[in-house]
Amino acid sequence: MNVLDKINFPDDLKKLSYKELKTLSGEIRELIIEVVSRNGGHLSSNLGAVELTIALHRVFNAPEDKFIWDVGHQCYTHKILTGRKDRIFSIRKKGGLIGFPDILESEYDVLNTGHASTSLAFASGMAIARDRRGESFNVIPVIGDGALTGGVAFEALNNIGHVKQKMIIVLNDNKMSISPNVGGISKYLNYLSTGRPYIRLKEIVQSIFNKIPLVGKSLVTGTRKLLKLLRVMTVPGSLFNDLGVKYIGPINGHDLKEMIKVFEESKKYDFPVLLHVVTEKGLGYDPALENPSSFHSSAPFEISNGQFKKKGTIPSYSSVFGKAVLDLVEKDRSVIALTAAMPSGTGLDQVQNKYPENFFDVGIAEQYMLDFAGGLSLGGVKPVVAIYSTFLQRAVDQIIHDIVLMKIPVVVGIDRAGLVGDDGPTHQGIYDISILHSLPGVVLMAPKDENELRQMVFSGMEYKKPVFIRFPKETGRGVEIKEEFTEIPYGKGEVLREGNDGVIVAAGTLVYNAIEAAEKLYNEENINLKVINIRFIKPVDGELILSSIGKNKKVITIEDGVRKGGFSSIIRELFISEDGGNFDLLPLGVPDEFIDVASRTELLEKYELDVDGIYRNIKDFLK
Ligand SMILES: Cc1ncc(C[n+]2csc(CCOP(=O)(O)OP(=O)(O)O)c2C)c(N)n1
Repeated sequence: MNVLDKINFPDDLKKLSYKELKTLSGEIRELIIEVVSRNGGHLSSNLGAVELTIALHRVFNAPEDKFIWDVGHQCYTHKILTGRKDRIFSIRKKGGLIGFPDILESEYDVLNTGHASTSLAFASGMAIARDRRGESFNVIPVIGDGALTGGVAFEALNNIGHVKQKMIIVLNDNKMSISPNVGGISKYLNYLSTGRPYIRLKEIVQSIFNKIPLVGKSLVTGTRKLLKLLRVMTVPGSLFNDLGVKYIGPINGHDLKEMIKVFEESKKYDFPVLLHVVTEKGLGYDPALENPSSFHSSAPFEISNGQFKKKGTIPSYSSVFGKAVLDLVEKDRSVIALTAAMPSGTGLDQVQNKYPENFFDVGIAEQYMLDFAGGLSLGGVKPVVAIYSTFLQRAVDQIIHDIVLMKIPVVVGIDRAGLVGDDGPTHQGIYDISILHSLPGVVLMAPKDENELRQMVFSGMEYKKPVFIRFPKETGRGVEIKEEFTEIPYGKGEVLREGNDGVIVAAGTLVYNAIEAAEKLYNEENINLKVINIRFIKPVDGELILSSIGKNKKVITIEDGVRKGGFSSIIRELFISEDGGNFDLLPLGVPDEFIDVASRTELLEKYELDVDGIYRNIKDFLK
């Protein structure tokens, strides 16, 4: 019988010997590899955190003690150990477990996460609340070295060290964000994790004792013991110590014995401590160990050779975006590409590899990135930012107050805009239209295909305004991508199909679903609809739309985002202000609810944005 067979809840761990715990780590690794090879998921981070999670659950008592997993993508072992082992193969699938902690899924999940760097802030609030209510549970945020680069983590540390509430911060340092971690914090952690500060301390203490005549030498032996104690008690990690958070480390994050000992000890402190645990991302599966970035958020793969299963030749929108920026850099070295810890996800690694001096990865620092871009632009160079729609939410005030208000020219590629498969509610890109379109002077575009995306990146630079281009997480349609850049006429939509029974105004890649649905309506129902690819969500081509409305004034809007405050609202307002509201509108888009886990195809189907859904809705609407 496997050890894992006996384990369903954290209490089951408490009876195991170290040997059994070690065996259990291996079995959990195998299970995670199997699950992710089938479903896709965050392989490398999970493999690196197996022993750490086992040790935490062995020492602490969840759910009374609160583990707060930062980002939350490393939670698979936690889910396996907290009553969800039998459902682990459903992870990231429709109706299955979410790939991140979820308070509705389990009492062991304290906080929904998905976006980085929030754990310390929540932990500080919970610790204060605990103390005010006279309770005594442990609050244990687990934060990665990547997530520690996010500003809100430091905002939290600033207050945690000041207020000094009891809290056990576990810093899971694997030297990696999705790609290798960057910046000063990362260098500092590297320095700490080598044990250099401790060695330096040892040298200093020994040299002092050696200078004491006669007794000095004999003190050296006693000193060894003292130094061992010092290692746990003192100076290294002065940045954290100076902030008021006691640093302990480095601790080997794959040595269960060492971790269990230190975790036990950490319970004794009645002030905030930070345990610096060093782990290896991808440990236990060679392809992930060798290439932790590719297996960070992995597609399904073949276990025997680590080959990803889905392979096609059509490039993704991200890679078309990255290539367009690369070509712009090639033409004009004042173009600077920026990402917040997502060089490969955004396709900007193409610039990073060829023109590293034209590229900045700023860490998980979306707010900083937008202001940095503003500064670059004011300084006279041409920033192009790539950011996922969901993470753009972090930088809304920077966009409004720091960029748009001053009309600073910055081009922002909003990747993963629209419904996003597999990751669930935290990673949807459905709010950017409603956030951005209310801002005066903003340019917001959505390409219908990959060639249009390329031309929009170029055009965006030419407009010399705050420009946002939203595109989905998808491979392209396989259309010809024109090497030569052509400027898209500013603010102009295009008619892709003529018809006079009503008009579909669609934004983004769903334009093609609109055309297909219109063809089907024509062939099967004899309904003849005009289809407009709006291209500019803002400024919207009101002239084209108003002149297309026809005599029965039926308008259908299609958008890959929330309807509330979204593209349909823009069109509704246009008609109210220009035409006295004399029209019928069918707004197709995402309703007012959070999104469950499912693939993008399933989500488009659920929200009736696939061809059949659009067809059915329009047929009913025009009846
Ligand atoms: C605000 C925000 N920006 C970007 C991301 C994308 N992201 C997910 S995990 C990750 C790296 C996290 O690194 P680390 O905290 O060290 O955890 P590891 O995966 O190395 O265990 C990034 C950048 C995110 N989740 N949230």
